[in-house]
Amino acid sequence: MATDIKAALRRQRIETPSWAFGNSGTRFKVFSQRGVPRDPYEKLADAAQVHRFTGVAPTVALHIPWDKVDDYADLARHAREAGVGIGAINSNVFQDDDYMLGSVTNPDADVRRKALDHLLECVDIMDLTGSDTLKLWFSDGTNYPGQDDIRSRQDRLAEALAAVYDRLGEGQRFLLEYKLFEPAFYTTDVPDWGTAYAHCVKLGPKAQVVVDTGHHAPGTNIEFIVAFLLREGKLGGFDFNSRFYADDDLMVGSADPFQLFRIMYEVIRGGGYDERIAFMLDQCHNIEPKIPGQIRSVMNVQEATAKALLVDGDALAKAQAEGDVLGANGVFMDAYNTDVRALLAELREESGLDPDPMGAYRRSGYPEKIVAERVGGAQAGWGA
Ligand code: AOS
Ligand code: ZN
Ligand code: ZN
Repeated sequence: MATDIKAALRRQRIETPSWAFGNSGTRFKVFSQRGVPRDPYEKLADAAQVHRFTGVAPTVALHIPWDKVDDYADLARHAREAGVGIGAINSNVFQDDDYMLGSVTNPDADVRRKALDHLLECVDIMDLTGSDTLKLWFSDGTNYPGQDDIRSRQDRLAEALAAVYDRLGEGQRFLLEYKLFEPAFYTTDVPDWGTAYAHCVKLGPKAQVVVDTGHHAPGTNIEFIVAFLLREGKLGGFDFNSRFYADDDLMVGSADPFQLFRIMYEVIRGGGYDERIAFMLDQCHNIEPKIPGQIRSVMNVQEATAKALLVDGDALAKAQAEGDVLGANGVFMDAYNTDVRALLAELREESGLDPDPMGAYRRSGYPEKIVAERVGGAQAGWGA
């Protein structure tokens, strides 16, 4: 039993986001931390530390244009040398003045063209870096009733998505992200999983939905969405983070580790664990140090996964079939209440890693090295 669980945990891959390593904050203040990366190369070097100490974070998501470089093949080479690969390419059609009224859903055709050109450029970057996944998040929406035609905006969105879909090469896919609100406060053009799902179904197998755990109304049952999308073959991955209020982007598993466990259980139950489900982190470390913040997050995902793997499937199925409500719930809770930290420490030791990734990083000399070597670290690009 423990051997199976360890084997499954050894296969897990968690992707870190380049923007987690840069300075970040809220619209009130971006705090500067010492030693943060000054360019995409240094972000990849930091991400490589997360992989070095956890052994399960071998890819890094890029964000264009925050990670814009002249030579993407060279950036990918640098990543490989540092011990990591390039993961999803995140597009950005939200930071230019042109996008005030939307990007691909903007009423102005010139703005729509500009946004689409950026998305297509991101696919070019996938070709150059070897990335197989494009992540699409649109801040598009409206603030006031009547501001624009809700239905026409869906038509414009569908047109842009079809153009991107047609450009995807062999083995490439895009993940469409939804978000209830913010920055638009009245309508959002991709507000929920149903909207994302409907667009993806129309397009075909290379279009899937990505679930950002911070993008729902309070109280939403995210594991239900996971179970449903997996059953339909439309779950492409996760942007993991924690929320207390809105899109807080706090460390995954910090606000509600039980929810993370329930999500991971549905992933495993739905057969998604060994499919191409991308376990990505989408977080900002505004007040905590960034590399340890990422290491802790990776460990939190591992702990939730280990607990979900511990659910006794036979006992659960029996209790469910017998209508034994408390028995079934008990099987579930037994797994959740198991302390898996020793198991994970053992697993790391068996893989030649330090059993304590947080301590190992602290003792590695890397934190002091980056503070000494890097002056004037850059903002992640993410202010809010
Ligand atoms: C925005 O709220 C979304 O979560 C995005 O996935 C992401 O945070 C942003 O695009 C940074 O890449
Ligand atoms: Zn996200
Ligand atoms: Zn978000």
